[in-house]
Amino acid sequence: MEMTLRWFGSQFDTVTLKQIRQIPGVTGVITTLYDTTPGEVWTREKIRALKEEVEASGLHISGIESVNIHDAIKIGSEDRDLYIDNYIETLKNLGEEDIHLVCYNFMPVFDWTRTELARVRPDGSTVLAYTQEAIDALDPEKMFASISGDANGAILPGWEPERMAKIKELFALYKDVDDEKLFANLKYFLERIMPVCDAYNINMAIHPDDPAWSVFGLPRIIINLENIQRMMKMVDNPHNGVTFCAGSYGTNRENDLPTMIRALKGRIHFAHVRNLKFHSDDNFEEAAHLSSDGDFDMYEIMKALYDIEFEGPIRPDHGRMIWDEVAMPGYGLYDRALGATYLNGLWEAIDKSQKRG
Ligand code: CS2
Ligand code: MN
Repeated sequence: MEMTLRWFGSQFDTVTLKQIRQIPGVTGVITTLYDTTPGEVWTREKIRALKEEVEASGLHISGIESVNIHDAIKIGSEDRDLYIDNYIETLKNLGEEDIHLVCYNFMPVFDWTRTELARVRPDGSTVLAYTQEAIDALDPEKMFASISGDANGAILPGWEPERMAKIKELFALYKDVDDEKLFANLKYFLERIMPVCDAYNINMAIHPDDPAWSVFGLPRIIINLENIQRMMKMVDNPHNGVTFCAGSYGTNRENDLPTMIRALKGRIHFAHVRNLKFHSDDNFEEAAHLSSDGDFDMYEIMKALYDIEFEGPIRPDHGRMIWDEVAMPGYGLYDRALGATYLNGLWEAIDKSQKRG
């Protein structure tokens, strides 16, 4: 595996490449062209400029998170081919710049959903949190407004303000899209992009729906092992793989994370490793990465990745806001750096104990 950190680009991130370079064991970044909108072609010039900036700092681009999918593709509307053509063009340009990993998601309307961006934990840190009760009491049109006040001025990934302004229309467009339709639209998209992925050896890594169940009555399909296996079988190509996000699959306590990892051997192209603390099945908050701070056994998660000989990038996922840092919720420097260091420590211990038998 390679330890990496997500970075949103110098215009948008409070964390610098220099800081990332100084986290022991972190050699790559997972990044994006944050100022592009879903559906737009990423030009080679822009990709190359990003790459050169990252490489000048002594790091390299380990993958892209995300190239977002235009709603027309998820809805399956008549103009979807145009947006798929653009996506293919972007993949080609990435491939030509020697980038071979693309994370994306297929969630309708909202990307990840949280009801609080700054819940205070007993140690005074703040974290993202979710309660079903709050969702049930909320008008989806007010979702964005209800959380954006706590965003520390940042643009939240997956919550493009232009899209959020059209929430009502978006919901109307998705009204006939159920799980089956969404699966069919995903299949159509994957079938069309696989040739370019084969040509440039690009691993597509779908990110799970977060939380791993339907919110506001919208369909959600990337939620458990059964559905991921269905997705991989319907377009059976090793380039059609997954981002194993522990914190997203783990929202559903029926998902046994180490077992899922073992079952997905060979098709996990990217891993997000983080921990959650539950107060009940549908009230949880994001904890420090350390096992004892939350409810996941992080050793078992890393051990499963080790056992399947996982070679792709791992990144700590959302971190807590600590030490008075002001940053995009979930994406400060300090707690993610602690997370990376801890995960690297687990990996070293597993590796040495394995080799010494
Ligand atoms: C998530 C997502 O992993 C995460 O940080 O909260 O925003 C994720 O980046 C996207 O769903 C991937 O497309
Ligand atoms: Mn994730």
